[in-house]
Amino acid sequence: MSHEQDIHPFAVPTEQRHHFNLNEYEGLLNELNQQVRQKQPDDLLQFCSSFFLRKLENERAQHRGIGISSVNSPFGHQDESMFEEDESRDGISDLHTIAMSTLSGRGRRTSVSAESLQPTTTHDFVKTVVPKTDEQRERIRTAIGNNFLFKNLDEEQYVDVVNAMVEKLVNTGCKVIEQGGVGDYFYIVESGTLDCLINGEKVTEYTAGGSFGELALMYNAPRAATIVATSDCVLWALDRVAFRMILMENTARKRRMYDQFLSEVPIFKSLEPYERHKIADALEPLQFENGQVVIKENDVGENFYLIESGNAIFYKTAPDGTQQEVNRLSNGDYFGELALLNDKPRAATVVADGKLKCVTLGKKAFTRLLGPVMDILQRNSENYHAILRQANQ
Ligand code: 1OR
Ligand code: 1OR
Repeated sequence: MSHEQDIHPFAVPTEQRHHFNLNEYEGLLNELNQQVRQKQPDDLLQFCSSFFLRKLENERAQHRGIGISSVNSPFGHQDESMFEEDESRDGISDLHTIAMSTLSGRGRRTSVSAESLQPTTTHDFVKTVVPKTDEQRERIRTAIGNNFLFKNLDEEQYVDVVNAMVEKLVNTGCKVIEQGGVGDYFYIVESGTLDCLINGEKVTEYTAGGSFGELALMYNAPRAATIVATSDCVLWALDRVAFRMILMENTARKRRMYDQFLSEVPIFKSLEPYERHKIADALEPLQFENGQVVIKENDVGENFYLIESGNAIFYKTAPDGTQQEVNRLSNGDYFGELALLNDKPRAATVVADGKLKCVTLGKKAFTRLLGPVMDILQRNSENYHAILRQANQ
């Protein structure tokens, strides 16, 4: 993917830099000193680094006439009209446009967007290597093995991720992330449970293999939620630079790729944009040629399918053994939910009618991510039974 500007995300153009000013320097150190004493951070270096990064971001934003503190999370309404220019959007996520649409003021979109979602590159930073035992490396392998954000890493990226991770042990009740705070780390859960709260209300929870804390790092935005441990946890934390360098681009690309499609899938209409983004993280594309069997009646069901484009024909075996067409579905429709919902063999055979493009979710992701629409799926599945009863009468 190409980017409009290949610059350090927080760099200030040379001509805009101040001349050296001792008072300013001392003021900065005093402020940092005060914050360190007040917050007493566990990870001193990361805290200091975040402090300076934030100062740098603010300075840049002021040069553009935009206060970073006014950047909200990407959950506002999309309002393209506020942007004056219509420059190339290569490398800029739609999701991010949503984030930027919550900016107050009429900022120049391209400069702001490109910087927020512009990945940190290896040219800009020395890779972090936190020494680890083989046993720790193995535990990281297991913890990230079940997480979709780590699925498409190449060998080097995988090694970089494992090297950069820091083990964090947190006790029950510990606030790992505070809503409104500055983003420093992205977290993966090795063991334990955590609640995610927005304005004090629980919106979701995390268990082993879950991850959180990517939004503030992707969008230079304040933390969108509070994450609190509900049992003692072992977490692996990836600092902001490593996250942006290794994981951000793939994550943003996938969310952008499926954003439009998922927002048009009827059963997902009621979901929050962020819930659809989490589904996008977990989707795997699959393509079938004309006549290819996608699902075979009576097989064990492992996946749920959404049709991205094309048509699927559904057959059931009649008592005389012949295959009878019972249904046809197309773009935006779903299938394969019955076996997963009811823990039963596949109720029909599904065949591609022409080229069929699907995306699938595995059983675990189906249960975890489609929780909010489970009742709709269940209700719809009862319609099949009604149709089946009618057909048998
Ligand atoms: P972060 O860096 O902003 C808090 O720090 C994290 O909570 C956030 O990244 C996400 O990883 C995670 N909305 C926003 N953030 C959420 C949400 C969420 N759920 C988990 N996080 N919503 C709840 C969706 C079930 C949307 C509410 C409108
Ligand atoms: P599954 O996991 O059982 C086959 O795998 C899928 O075909 C099934 O989930 C449904 O998603 C999909 N009866 C049963 N399954 C159907 C039907 C169907 N239509 C689509 N599927 N019909 C009743 C036939 C008497 C047709 C209903 C209009």
